[in-house]
Amino acid sequence: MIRFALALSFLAAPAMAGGLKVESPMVPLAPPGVMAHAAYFTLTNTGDTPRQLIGVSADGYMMAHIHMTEVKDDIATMSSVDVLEIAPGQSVAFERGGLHVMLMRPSAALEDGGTVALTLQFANGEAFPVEAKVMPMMGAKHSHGS
Ligand SMILES: [Cu+2]
Repeated sequence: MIRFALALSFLAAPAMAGGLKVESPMVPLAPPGVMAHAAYFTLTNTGDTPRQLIGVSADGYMMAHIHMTEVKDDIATMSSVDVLEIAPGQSVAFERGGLHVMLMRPSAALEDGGTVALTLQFANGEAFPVEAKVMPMMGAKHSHGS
């Protein structure tokens, strides 16, 4: 019983390294032909020094950027985020309608249950790998951003 519980908690453990934690990484399933996807997750600085996220790359995409969506008067606009500072203990949510990783020009269509390998790049030179799961997004009307 104890052994089972330990094994289970190991499997469910979020990715963690160097004072960083990523939870629930996902890419909403989009129909074939859509040339931009998004990735969402929660990034937490569990260390005791500020971290600066300065970029992201994704296997199978020509480009990946950190974007922020802002909605004003029902119009959504996206802007690039060059540096995202995360204070010790702070969690930053990448989510629909806000901060997100934008994935552009996929080399293949998304498959439900597949994964997208992301690498988060930090100002201190650290590269943090994230496996995002491809799954349908509940209640999504649009594939990205809005
Ligand atoms: Cu975007």
